[in-house]
Amino acid sequence: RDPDDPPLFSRSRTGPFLQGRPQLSNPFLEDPLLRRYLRRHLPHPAVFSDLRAFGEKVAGEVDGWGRECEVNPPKLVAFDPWGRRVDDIVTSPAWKRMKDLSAQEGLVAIGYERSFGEWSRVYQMSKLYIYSPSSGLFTCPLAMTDGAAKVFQSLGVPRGVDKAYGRLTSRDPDRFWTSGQWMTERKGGSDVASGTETGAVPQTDGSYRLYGFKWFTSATDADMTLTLARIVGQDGATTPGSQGLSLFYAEVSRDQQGRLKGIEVQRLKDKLGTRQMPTAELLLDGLPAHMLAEEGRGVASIANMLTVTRIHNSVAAVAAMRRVVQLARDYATRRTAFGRLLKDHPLHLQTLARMEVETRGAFLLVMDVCRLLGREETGLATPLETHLLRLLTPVLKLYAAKQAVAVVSEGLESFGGQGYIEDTGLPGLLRDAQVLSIWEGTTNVLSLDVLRCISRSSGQVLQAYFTQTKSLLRAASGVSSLAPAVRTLEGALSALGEFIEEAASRPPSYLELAARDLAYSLARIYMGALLTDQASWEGASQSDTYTALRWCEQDLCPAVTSERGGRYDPSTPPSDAALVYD
Ligand code: UCC
Ligand code: FAD
Repeated sequence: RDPDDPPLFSRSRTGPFLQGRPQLSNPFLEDPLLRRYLRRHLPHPAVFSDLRAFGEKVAGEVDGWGRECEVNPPKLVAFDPWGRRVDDIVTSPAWKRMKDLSAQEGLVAIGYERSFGEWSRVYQMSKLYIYSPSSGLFTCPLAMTDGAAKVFQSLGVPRGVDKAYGRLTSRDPDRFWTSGQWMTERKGGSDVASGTETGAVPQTDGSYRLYGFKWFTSATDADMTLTLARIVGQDGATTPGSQGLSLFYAEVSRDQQGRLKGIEVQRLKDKLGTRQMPTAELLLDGLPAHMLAEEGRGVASIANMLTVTRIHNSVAAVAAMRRVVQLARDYATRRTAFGRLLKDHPLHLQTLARMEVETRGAFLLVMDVCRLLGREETGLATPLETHLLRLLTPVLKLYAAKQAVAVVSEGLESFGGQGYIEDTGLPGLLRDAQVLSIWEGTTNVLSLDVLRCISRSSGQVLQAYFTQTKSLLRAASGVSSLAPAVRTLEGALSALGEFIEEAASRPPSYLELAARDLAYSLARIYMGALLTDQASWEGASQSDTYTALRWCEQDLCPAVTSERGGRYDPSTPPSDAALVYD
């Protein structure tokens, strides 16, 4: 030090050093894999220019609104000052701006306008992927809105809901509606068939009134909802189980006194995350409703909504991973420790590289499922693709949600202590990731869904999976740099095939115990095949090859590993019980 330098901390008692914050740049331009994927499959200038402009808007303006939604969460005003029930869910101005933006940008509409044919879903979801981490969770109502539009469409847009369908898919902010999805009751959110107590009382005009209690209803400021209930016979009896559930459409509206028609908002949930968005408990006390679809086909009819919302959930999961990696990568160029920027510490870079590999695998799977959805909706899907869509939707949802929690958690650590500091905006990413494996079907429930869809298809779903995976690997097999990955994947696929063949002769309890590992194996092998396929494309980069090779270094088939340990044998549940309740 020069003796003439001012003494340390002279300018400020806390010292002159200030750490540069991580900068959010245009998420479209920051994502070379997204751009390569689109260049390969949807190389349309209009798509590129729209995504580029939207990415600019998200980084420049929308991200700040998302932050406003977080710091200004919704509140319930249950009564007016004079004691009248008003059940007003007051949301922030930023939340309302998100609704207008969503309409203007066509975040639901794109999927229904189908300007890009079978690739319209890929385009729509790419846009949502850019938007999601900055959206203040507005992607939640958008998911349900898209799901409701899909249900309407799958039923041929029945008379009476055509106006609502037009609003859900509108680009006009003054017309645009959002939808809720009220399935969960106190007795069960996974086991909807036993858990639903809500009754639907027929009215003389053919409509119904609903009476019941919905335990979780997200984005409750919606304009309409789809919900499940049991039709109450003249003797007051209802049919129990899944066969007794029917699907209903209800508008959320107010009477002339300003009271919600047939709904009381019991309270808003106090949640770990997703605080930007209201989630309410609702007493349905004569809510006017219309039955959609055939009586007793409630679960099967709402399944189309589940498919769409589970895909949206996965888009949100991959987007959260991408966002934390993008910010961590930037921060590593600004933060110095032990005399070097973080990016120049090989171990730190290895950590970021591992997060990147996870993100890329999940990205390709989510896009592949969107591709399949697009083909199904434009009538182009082969039977193989239809089976694949059914299988891969729960596989994707359950796997990507878990990855998101792990990657975002690791991502927070890469900012050191700052990753734990609320007003950096970083902790919210982790809180919001945690819900992704819970709502829209938990990991175990979706693993069992995977089993069910396999067992109900007389082998066709699995055949589709094996055929498609082999075909992806075949495409990559001529590329010598990918040979180790292809070999490993072929080995894992054949081990999985043998496992499944052997498991078929075992009692159902065996497969039930294997369900989660089986779903993970299906996910990891398929993601690996997509990564090698991407890397074998002529426009691929070296990092695509490196990603595929790195992906295949993990246990690709945990079902076989656990099977070797005897973990699906009848002796396991008692041992597990003894361990857990030791
Ligand atoms: O959590 C919720 C909203 C959160 C906010 C939205 C966020 C969106 C993302 C935002 C991103 C930021 S709403 C609540 C979600 N709830 C669930 O996901 C329920 C989880 N439980 C299940 O998925 C169960 O597996 C059930 C409820 C589907 C099981 O019901 P059942 O009745 O016992 O099941 P069955 O007997 O297997 O199925 C009945 C019928 C069958 O058709 P048929 O009768 O023709 O054979 C099944 O094939 O429904 C059909 N089905 C399906 N079809 C059942 N599941 C499916 C499916 N996934 N796809 C197609
Ligand atoms: P449970 O079914 O009680 O599950 C508890 C545990 O048991 C889980 O780990 C589950 O995996 C496990 N489990 C259950 N069955 C099995 C089995 N057969 N084998 C092995 N394991 C099993 N719902 C709506 O309808 N609409 C909404 O808008 C909505 N918004 C939500 C918002 C938030 C923030 C949250 C947290 C939830 C929301 N939900 C909503 C509810 C959500 O969908 C349910 O909480 C979820 O489906 C799980 O149901 P549950 O809470 O009854 O858990």
